[in-house]
Amino acid sequence: MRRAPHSLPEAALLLERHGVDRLIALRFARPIDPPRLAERLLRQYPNAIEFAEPDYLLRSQLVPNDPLFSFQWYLRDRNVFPERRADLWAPEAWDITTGSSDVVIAVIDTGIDAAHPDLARKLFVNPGEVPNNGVDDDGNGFVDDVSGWDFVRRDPDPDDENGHGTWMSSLAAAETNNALHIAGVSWGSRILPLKAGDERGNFSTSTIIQAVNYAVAMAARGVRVINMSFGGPGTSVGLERALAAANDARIIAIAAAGNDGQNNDMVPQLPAYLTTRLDNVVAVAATDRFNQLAFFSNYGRLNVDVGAPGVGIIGLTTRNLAAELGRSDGTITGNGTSQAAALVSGIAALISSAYPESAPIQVKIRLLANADRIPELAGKLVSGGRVNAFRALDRDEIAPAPITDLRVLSGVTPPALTWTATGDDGLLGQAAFYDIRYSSSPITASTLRFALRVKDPPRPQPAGTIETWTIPSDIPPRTYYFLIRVFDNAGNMAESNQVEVTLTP
Ligand SMILES: [Ca+2]
Ligand SMILES: [Ca+2]
Ligand SMILES: [Ca+2]
Ligand SMILES: [Ca+2]
Repeated sequence: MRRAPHSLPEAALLLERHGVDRLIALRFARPIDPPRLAERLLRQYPNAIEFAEPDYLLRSQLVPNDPLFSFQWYLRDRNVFPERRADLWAPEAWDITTGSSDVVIAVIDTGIDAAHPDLARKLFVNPGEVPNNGVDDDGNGFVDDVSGWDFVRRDPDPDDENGHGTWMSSLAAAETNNALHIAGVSWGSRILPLKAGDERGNFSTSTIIQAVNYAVAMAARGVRVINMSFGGPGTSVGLERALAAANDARIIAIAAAGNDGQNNDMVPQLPAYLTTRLDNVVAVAATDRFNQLAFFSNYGRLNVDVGAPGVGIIGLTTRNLAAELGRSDGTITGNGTSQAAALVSGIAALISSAYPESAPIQVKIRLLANADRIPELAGKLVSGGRVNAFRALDRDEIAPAPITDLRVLSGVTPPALTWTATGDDGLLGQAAFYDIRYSSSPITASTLRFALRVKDPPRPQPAGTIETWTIPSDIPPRTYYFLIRVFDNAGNMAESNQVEVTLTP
């Protein structure tokens, strides 16, 4: 048996004997192919180099044992260089949290195959309800609502006659690390299936509103996320009001942008357009394995927030449908902004698990501000990027410093505002978002929600930079009070002073 070295020189001798002291790390300014370069160096200098090898970048990564995980490129793509990754960085995120069982994801969809072996243990169970006794034990207006509700057939069994709801539920929160089928994004979170779509996958807004209201009533039981993987052209005040109530109940709602290949800034898409009106709605586009917008995905610089993988997405379907398709493993693969939204719902659940005090606006900002910016997505999405679950979980408790010098820039027409940019942390770094509000009377904490929101605010520049911003010409002339809220990438917020501006025709 060898004894441990007693002295520094002895240790140095050990290193020398093993040749560790002769190791040299090389760094390259440009991207290289490490294994090929190592091989070439060895061939070129056989007498000068004992061995050459890539300097592997390692980090702890929770990789689940689900057999189909290797096909889930959207969680972790192992077949590309790191800088080309188009997945949502799930294993890195799982090192921070795998999701809390206190967080419930309400999946408003076509229901769920509740006995599916990779989902059965993931269902929310209403602790206030005694099953099958014909009594509304918790007095919420629904008899025997133990694990969700069927708003189509008005019964306590949200059975999935289509397959879509089971698929979306599995992407957000399939049972994971159970050596079966797939991994879900938020392993720990539970699923509340709210059936609002029929066997053909048709949803009506009235049914959706009932499902949203149910989710709001269940906020006290842990509902923090609503998934809305459906859409169509239109607007709805009713659904806007239901989702505004969800915002007050601290629930974030993730909406699919739609699969028409269209610009949602031109044609409002329901419910995705509500992102421009509510702090808790996020509209999600679909991206592919190359970080490109999927050809079918809707987009919109103002109306669609962020991209997420939505092409070639393997998930679970009902056991009935799998049998029809001849897929004995119960899986299905396909494309859509539906899938992209469901994955983002899983990430929102991870954020709510790690930061339970987060308001919906903070969850939304985490999703948008930490997206990997992709040149091809710039100008097409609010964030200009694809969601990154790991970065979205950034621990940051330091808010930007308040803006104290907001004022009207003198001597310019059209009128403009100017202020000094604060930072990510106080006066350091770069903040993530400005939310510019205006109102005909001074804005207070209680009237902020009624203050109008500037549609297309500028992005913050590094701390200390003088910002100037021209007031948009489509704001009707009168006297206004302007206020800027500045957010960092974790949703920490500071306000500016208010400035009075009179706009003339
Ligand atoms: Ca009940
Ligand atoms: Ca009952
Ligand atoms: Ca599984
Ligand atoms: Ca900060």
